[in-house]
Amino acid sequence: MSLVFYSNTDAPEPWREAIRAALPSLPFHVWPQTGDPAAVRYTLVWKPPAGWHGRFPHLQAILSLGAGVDAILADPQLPPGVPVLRLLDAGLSRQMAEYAAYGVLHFHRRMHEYALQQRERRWEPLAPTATGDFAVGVMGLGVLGGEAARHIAAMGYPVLGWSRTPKRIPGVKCYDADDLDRFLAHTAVLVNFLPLTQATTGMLDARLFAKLPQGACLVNLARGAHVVDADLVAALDSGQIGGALLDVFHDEPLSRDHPYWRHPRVIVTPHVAAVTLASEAAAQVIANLQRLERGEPPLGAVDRAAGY
Ligand code: NDP
Ligand code: OXD
Repeated sequence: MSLVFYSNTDAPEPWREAIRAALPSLPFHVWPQTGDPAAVRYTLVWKPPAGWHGRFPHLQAILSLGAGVDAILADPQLPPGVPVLRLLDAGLSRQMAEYAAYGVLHFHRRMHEYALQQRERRWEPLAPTATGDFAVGVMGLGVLGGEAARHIAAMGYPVLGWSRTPKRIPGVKCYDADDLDRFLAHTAVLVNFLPLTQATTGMLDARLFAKLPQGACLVNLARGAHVVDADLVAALDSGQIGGALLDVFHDEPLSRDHPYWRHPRVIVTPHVAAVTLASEAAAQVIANLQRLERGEPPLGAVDRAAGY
């Protein structure tokens, strides 16, 4: 039995070393090497092409190199019944919370507006908002969103949270799924931590933006396809959205002619809000491989029907 690693963005070597040290009898192949496809029991992957998993007839588990599994589940030929395991934190929570906190501070301290002033050499102090009056709305209160909400609340911001099922998080006012409008109405900066599913695709659209207070800002560090790009550009142009910090996009890398690059109210980062580090995540992957080898249920199995 063996494992095949597939990623265009993660270096295989630290994974090979860590897995070899813990499971010396498990051959580790890096795509396009696979050894005997019939011997492959596990894959460790980031964004494998559609149909790719079909070549391994005896696959027992698909291990994701990321927390989000939308790219894996989008494959219409994904072998049925094979568990898909995602990363649970594994070093990502802290990075995501830092990135979200950066976005909150940026917009709260009106850096997006001072950046515009600087272009025009304009010296114009703007009215400050007390930290306690600048509400941060966190969409998605799972492993990563929940930790970011706690982190931002500890910075003194009022934090509102929204999730599919009700949550209780100290310091966070949690709204249920059917209370989206009330959640949005009080949000000065919206931070998106939702997984990309059928239910959440395209939900950051003109209708949703119109429910935010005028000039509210957006931090999107979840997935690009949550956003209807044309609606966001229109909302930025009209002033309904004051600024956007965007880490994720429909197509990555973002095409050179995309309007986001040159929009004066948009900051683009290249999908780096949280980067999977083998030094922090390999222990979790190894623990799951060991569980599988012992016939125990693995951790982080996603609900393929729900999409996360
Ligand atoms: P989780 O699955 O732990 O949490 C998802 C949260 O979203 C849960 O609170 C869930 O609700 C909620 N949710 C899901 N569907 C809906 C819905 N239809 N309506 C309302 N709430 C919903 O995911 P993680 O926190 O681990 O990860 C979140 C996402 O972050 C990933 O899917 C990935 O896309 C993104 N990500 C981005 C990175 C980057 O570098 N930019 C790095 C890592 C992850 P409930 O609790 O009720 O199930
Ligand atoms: C992830 C990501 O899902 O990097 O982990 O986006």
